[in-house]
Amino acid sequence: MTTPRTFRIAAIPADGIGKEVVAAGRQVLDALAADSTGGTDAFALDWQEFDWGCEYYARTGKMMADDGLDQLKDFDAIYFGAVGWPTVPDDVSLWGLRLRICQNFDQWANVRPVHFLPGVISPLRKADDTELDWVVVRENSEGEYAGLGGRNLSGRGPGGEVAVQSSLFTEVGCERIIRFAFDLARTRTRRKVSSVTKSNAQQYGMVLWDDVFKRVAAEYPDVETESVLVDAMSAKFVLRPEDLSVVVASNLNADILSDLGSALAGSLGLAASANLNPERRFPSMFEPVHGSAPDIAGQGLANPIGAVGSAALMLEHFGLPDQAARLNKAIEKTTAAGVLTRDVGGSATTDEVTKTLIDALTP
Ligand code: GGG
Repeated sequence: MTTPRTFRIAAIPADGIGKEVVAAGRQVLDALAADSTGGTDAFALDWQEFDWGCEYYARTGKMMADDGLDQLKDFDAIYFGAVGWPTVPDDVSLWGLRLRICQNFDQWANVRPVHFLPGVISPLRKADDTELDWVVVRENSEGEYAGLGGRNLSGRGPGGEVAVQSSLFTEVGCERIIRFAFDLARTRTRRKVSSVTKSNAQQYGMVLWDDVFKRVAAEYPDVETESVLVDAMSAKFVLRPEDLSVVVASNLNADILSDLGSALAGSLGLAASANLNPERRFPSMFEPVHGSAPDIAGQGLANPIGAVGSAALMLEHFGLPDQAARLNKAIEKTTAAGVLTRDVGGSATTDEVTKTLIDALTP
């Protein structure tokens, strides 16, 4: 009998449906771990849950503990739900929790696959008879999310205030995410990287990005490339998605494009993501792309598939590709069987989908 590798996971469900989908993801992962004993990729999970988020903010005035990063830094990974609630300004909740973790743990690569699932109807007619599968790589540490700027001159009175919000593009930041995208493209059937900017209008930072893209591309002659403006790429997601494989973009552009991609695949509830610190100096964080969805929170209607797909990305990060593949197969069996939550046209509850996912782990 092989001794299972044990991974310490910090669970941060946070707000709204984040709580429901993290609970669902934990159940599926625990079932997979329990069934993994004996094999060479046997694994066990040691969970610790943190109650940070908007309710914690109501009690303490903070989104996470002051020493929260210190508490998290030795975990093998963070399994995150969603942040945001109407009682807390969105910029306060986002910067106080999710961005605090991403930026301080230098999780500079945010990987967001756009995956079309059997049994889920896409709003794209083309998806019926065309193989579609691409991945958005989001620069996750700088760009439009650098947090540089300020507000001033409120003393001028109503209507007189000014604000400056600067983007930060460093050559190091551009190069590492672009290289990451090329390395990822080399693992895929279609070896292609599409770089997205708005460098006709943003003539400093995004032209630097374009220059770095050309320089790095020269080192990957086996990978096809294209540089596309973000407005044209939005149209391409809808009109020519079969021409995409890896799409790399700045923090804001990739956030918007990946939401578009998930919607085209059928729902934001399906989309998985990994916030990676590729050097492994800090734990990486795995979370569904969707937010806290206050309109359906607490009703058992949330789609757990984005969270379970994120758990599969976590297992890949741990070097357990076969276990990750079992999770992804279970997702496909569940959607193919028509066990779908409301966002994808079904009537199943979160619990029903979770139970079906667990049953589907058994071949
Ligand atoms: N699980 C993802 C999440 O909680 N997102 C909340 C949000 O508002 N994100 C915006 C962003 O990260 O750009």
